[in-house]
Amino acid sequence: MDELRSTAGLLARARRVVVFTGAGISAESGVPTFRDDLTGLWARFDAEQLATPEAFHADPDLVWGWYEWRRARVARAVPNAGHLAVAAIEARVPHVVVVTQNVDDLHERAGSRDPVHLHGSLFAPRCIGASGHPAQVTALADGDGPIPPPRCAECGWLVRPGVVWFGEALPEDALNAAVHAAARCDVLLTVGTSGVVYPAAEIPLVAARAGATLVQVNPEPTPLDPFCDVSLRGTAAQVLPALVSAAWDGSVQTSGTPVSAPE
Ligand code: BV8
Repeated sequence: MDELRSTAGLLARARRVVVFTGAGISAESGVPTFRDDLTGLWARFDAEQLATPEAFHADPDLVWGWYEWRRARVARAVPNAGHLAVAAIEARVPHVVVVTQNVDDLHERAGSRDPVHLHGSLFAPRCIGASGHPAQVTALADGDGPIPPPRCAECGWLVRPGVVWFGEALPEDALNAAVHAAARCDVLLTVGTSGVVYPAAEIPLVAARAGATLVQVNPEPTPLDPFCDVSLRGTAAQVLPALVSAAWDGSVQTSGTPVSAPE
C-alpha cells in the first residue's frame, strides 16, 4: 500500500505524464489480450501469424474475418475502471499523453481526448492500394469465421484492417509523438503490456533514459521490470482507480515541491 501511496503522491505532483498501455488494460472489458490463447475457430491460429501482410495476402477472407470478429467484440465491450482512471488522470495532470498499442477504441470511449495509436485501429479500415486511403466499411460483420473483405469504393482494391502488422512500419507521426512525449515526461505509467513488441516497447525506455519515473501496472512480471522504479502488481481496473483516489481524494500530499521544475 505504501508503494501505491508514494506513487500517487508522485502522480499528484507531476506536470507531464505519459500513460503507455497494452492489451492488458482492455482485458477487464472482456477483450482478450494479444497473448491470450485465441478461442473458437481462431483457437488453431497464432495471433502473431495472422497479424501479418503475408497472412492477409495468403487468405484475405480468414484475416478479414478475424479482424471483424475482434471489431465486433470491441463494439460490444465497454471501457473498464482502468480506462476511466486514465481519463481521470488526464483531467487532473497539466500535460498527459496517452500512448496505446491497442487497436480498440476503449480509451476514446472512456473520455481520453486524443490517444496516440502506435499500432492503428480496428475502426480505420483502409484501401490496400499504395495510397492506403481510408475506406468506408459500414456492415459490422458479426461472424466467427472467414469473411471476404470489401472492395474500396474509390478504386476497387481490397480493403484491409487499419492496423500495423508485424513487419510493417509504425505510423511515423504516432511514433514521433510518443517518443517526444516520453522524452519529456516526469512520470511514465506503463499499464498492461508484455513489453515484447518493438519499437513500441522502446517508449518506456526512452522515458527512463530521460530521467522520468517509470511505474508499471501489471499482475505479472515483464521484461520492463528492471527498468521500472515501481511495479504495482495488480490489474488495471484495480490499481489505476486506487492511484487516482489516493492522489486526488486529499489523502495524499499534493502540494510542496513539484516533481518537475515549473516551466
Ligand atoms: C517493425 C496490431 C520494421 C495488429 C500489433 C521480423 C521482421 C520485421 C520486424 C520484426 C521481425 N521480427 C521481430 C520484429 C520486430 C517486431 C516485434 O517486435 N516482434 C516481437 C514479437 C518480437 N515488430 C514489428 O514487426 C513492428 N514493425 O518492426 O517494422 C520496419 C521498419 C521500417 C519499414 C518496414 C518495417 C510492428 C509491430 C506491431 C505489430 N502489431 N498489433 C493487431 O492487433 O492485430 S502488436 C500486438 O502485440 C499488440 O498491438 C501489442 O502492441 C503487442 C504486444 O501486446 P501487449 O499489448 O503487450 O499485449 P500482450 O498480450 O502481449 O500482453 C498483455 C499484458 O497485459 C501481459 O503482460 C499481462 O500480464 C497483462 N495483463 C493481463 N491482464 C491484465 C494485464 N495488465 C493489467 N490489467 C489486467 N487486467
